Amino acid sequence: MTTKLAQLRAEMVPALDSFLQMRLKRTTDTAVLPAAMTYSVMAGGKRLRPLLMLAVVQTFKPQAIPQALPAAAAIELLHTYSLIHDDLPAMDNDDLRRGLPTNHKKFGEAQAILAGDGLLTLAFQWLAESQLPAETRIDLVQTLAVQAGPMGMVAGQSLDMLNQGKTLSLPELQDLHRRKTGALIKASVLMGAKVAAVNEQRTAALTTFATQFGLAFQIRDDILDVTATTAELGKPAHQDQAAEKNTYPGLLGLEGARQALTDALAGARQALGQLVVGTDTTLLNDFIDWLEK
Ligand code: GRG
Repeated sequence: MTTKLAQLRAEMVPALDSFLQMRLKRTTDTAVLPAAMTYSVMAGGKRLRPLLMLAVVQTFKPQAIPQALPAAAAIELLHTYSLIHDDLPAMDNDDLRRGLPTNHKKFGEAQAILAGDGLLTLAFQWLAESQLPAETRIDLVQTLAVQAGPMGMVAGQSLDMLNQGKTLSLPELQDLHRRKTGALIKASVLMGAKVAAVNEQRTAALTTFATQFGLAFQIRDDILDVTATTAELGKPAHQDQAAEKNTYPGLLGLEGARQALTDALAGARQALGQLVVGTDTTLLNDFIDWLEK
């Protein structure tokens, strides 16, 4: 059976990819930077965050999808910057990402840092230049900055680096992950809600959905690091333990982590159930089904 998520993917991933490819070409006239930026963006990510944003728009205001596309692409730029910087020798020091050599392995450390800087900045340029109403554009810039910045993702990464080799409590680990991985997922859902002018009550339910889904996503990533192979992941497996990272399986054991994943997914589903009458939540529920597999 074709799910609504499969339909969205089939329509939107090619549209996102051509938008990214075309617009990145026109980004800068310097020698290496456009190639380094394009290399990681076009390396074949799942496009989960832009798809989540577009799924919220599709659920509440499908006619706004064309205007939402550049904003969704901006989220992918920001996500890719975070991956490039996360892989750097000073951070996780990884050689493989999205099944290819990491950006610094291909272009050298200096150009990789700059490619990340370029993508981060360009994300906000694309938001500011999109065809959405001015007030919505300001809302999107603010939402993405808050969630990705020093209270959100950057703070999460900072905590992650500082706490390698130390054992965190479960609440500390949840806070770290809520910021490092959850914040950008939350930004994606909230940005979709802003484009679709979703009311406060429904935005509250969507926020809970995003928080629980983000948590589930990270727990699943931690579990896969233990159970999957490098070929399946497109990045080295069993890295977390080697880097003495704080993870769910490390803290709760594999079975405990699986239970925490089940609980987070149930929380996400329950939140969608609160979206009161008149909303077809099938598409958003498909995201939960995908993580359940
Ligand atoms: C460098 C400021 C800064 C932040 C880095 C994203 C991040 C923060 C670190 C990545 C560490 C990591 C592997 C976290 C697990 C969850 C995660 C973000 C996985 C990668 O996202 P996917 O699976 O990747 O959506 P693709 O390649 O499909 O886009």
